[in-house]
Amino acid sequence: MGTNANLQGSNDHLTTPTRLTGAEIVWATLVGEGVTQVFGYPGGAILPVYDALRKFPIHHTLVRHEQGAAHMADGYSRASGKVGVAIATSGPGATNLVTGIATAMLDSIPIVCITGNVSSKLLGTDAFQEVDITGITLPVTKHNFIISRTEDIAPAIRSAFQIARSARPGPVLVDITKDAQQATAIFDFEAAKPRPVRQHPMRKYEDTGLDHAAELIRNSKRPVILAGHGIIESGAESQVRALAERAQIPVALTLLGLGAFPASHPLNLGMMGMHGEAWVNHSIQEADLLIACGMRFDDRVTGTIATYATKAKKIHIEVDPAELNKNIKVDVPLAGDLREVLEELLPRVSGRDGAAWLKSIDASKGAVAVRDIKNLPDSGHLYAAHVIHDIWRITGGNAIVVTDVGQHQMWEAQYYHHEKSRTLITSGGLGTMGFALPAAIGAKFACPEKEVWVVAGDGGFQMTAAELSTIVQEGIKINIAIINNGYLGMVRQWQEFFYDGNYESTPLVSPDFVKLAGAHGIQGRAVSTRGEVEAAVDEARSATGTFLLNFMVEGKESVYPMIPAGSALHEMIRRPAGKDPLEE
Ligand SMILES: Cc1cc2nc3c(=O)[nH]c(=O)nc-3n(C[C@H](O)[C@H](O)[C@H](O)COP(=O)(O)OP(=O)(O)OC[C@H]3O[C@@H](n4cnc5c(N)ncnc54)[C@H](O)[C@@H]3O)c2cc1C
Ligand SMILES: Cc1ncc(C[n+]2csc(CCOP(=O)(O)OP(=O)(O)O)c2C)c(N)n1
Ligand SMILES: [Mg+2]
Repeated sequence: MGTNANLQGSNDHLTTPTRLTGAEIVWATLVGEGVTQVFGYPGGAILPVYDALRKFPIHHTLVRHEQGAAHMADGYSRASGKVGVAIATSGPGATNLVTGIATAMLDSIPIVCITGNVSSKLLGTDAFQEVDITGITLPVTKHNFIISRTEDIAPAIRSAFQIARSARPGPVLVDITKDAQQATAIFDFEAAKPRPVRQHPMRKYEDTGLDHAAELIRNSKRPVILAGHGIIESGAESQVRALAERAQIPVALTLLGLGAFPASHPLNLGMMGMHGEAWVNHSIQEADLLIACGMRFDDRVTGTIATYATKAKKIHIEVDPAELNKNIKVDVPLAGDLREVLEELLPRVSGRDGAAWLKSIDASKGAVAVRDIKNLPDSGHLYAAHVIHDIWRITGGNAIVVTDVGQHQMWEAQYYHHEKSRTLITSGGLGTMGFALPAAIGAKFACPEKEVWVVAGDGGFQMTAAELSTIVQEGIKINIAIINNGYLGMVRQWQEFFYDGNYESTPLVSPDFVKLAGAHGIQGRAVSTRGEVEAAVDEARSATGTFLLNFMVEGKESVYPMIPAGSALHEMIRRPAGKDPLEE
């Protein structure tokens, strides 16, 4: 089996058509697409591909569960902007990828997953480890392929990369039968190039739309920019900043937009939505113009639609025409790449005096500027907010922080102030517990020179903790902060607020995480008072290997403010007086 080609050093096969096995074509195509790193787990139906790996200059990271491979590919992509790649075998290997694929789909992350399947003659016979993975992943991929002919492998993988990264990015799966991996075909990288992406017919905005948008901006008294994840995907950070600065418009960010506009910028209001600061949501409710840039009006952002920003005209700039007028009806829909649209809009926008509006927002911040917690006295308790604020302060805000899902995720969003794009990596749309540890491994491979922190809850960390072994096998360094509150905290909070404090199935017994780390050969330390936080964070950062900190925080703390699901954006649950650690 296999050809004699050793394709480690030379790239001749990318320029000269060469006969290769299907398995070799998989790697050769990945090399041609610029891939140097993949995450995966072998098995019978993908074994020819694994057998051929040694011939190619690609590093393969062996994961402990295929969900981890998909999250690593996802974290790699979010940190670098490149396409991440995950590989799995048929049957359970492929189905284990599904949560990771759906996570990437909901947040529009470009990953390519390659799975093996049973030989083409056995397809549809319930053969050993056969599943219809293209059927299963149809709703959670941007596109998928089943390939049973060797000559189709290169065109499918090249198309997969193009689809994954074009327009609105997303995950693509390529399922390849075992016989297609084993047979040979002429590999012609150039000929396998996909046709250029056809523009969606709606992706043509008229000059009138741009003129109308400029006019609305000129005439507005209380405008707000809604800054979303699309800014990062488009690379439109400087254009958004130029718009904000030129017209003196304050900027509210979605969770996935954090970092796209610097936290320290005077026009930055902070995060909007369910756990956004009160003044941010009030500004949106009071606004007379919203300029939505690469965000999709998720229900966590709007609250009840009927009462959402009723006084505001709305401009929506969005690459996916299906998002325009989907959740929120807008006055000026501009379909297209955000950077391109803003480059055309900016020359039409002139300076405006925004002082009165900015002053009134500033006044509404009042005394509860929760970001000023650093000077508050130590009350003897350890609060997650303090821990995260201290990690922000000590890392100078320069780390890549990869969060899991729950209360700690929201505290991270509130207390770690992100200055740059791609420094917060978090599962927003699917809200996938277990995301943080594997996604952080992917981020570290993407940015080996960067400091990477995991911020995970005691619940979510246990979902993918097996990837600690991957860290050790790969010899990489990340810092892990477990925010250990003894609860599935975010669910406990909902039970406190909406289910009469019936804490059914949310108290959580965990292993001793420091010992768990130790069993893997990873150093760690438990921290239970605020006084110890700084030294512990320093110890973790200066350790040569991965270091785990188990922060034993208050169990019954809640994330404030909170807009109950289905309420209006201004109907927030505020921190009850006297219960506020920040007011003690
Ligand atoms: C526990 C929990 C609590 C949460 N609470 C909040 C909260 O309080 N506030 C909050 O904001 N979120 C919150 N979220 C996250 C929320 O669910 C959504 O994931 C998030 O609001 C989506 O942000 P987005 O619209 O910016 O990003 P996405 O969902 O990624 O949407 C990005 C949009 O940009 C478009 N786009 C992509 N590329 C381009 C381009 N080149 N040009 C133009 N457009 C482009 C895409 O088509 C897409 O429509 C929470 C999540 C969890 C798990
Ligand atoms: C895979 C998965 N299962 C269930 C949930 C529902 N859920 C959301 S937050 C949460 C609790 C998370 O607990 P923990 O990881 O300890 O974080 P905390 O909220 O305590 O910070 C749960 C169960 C989810 N988001 N993902
Ligand atoms: Mg918890």
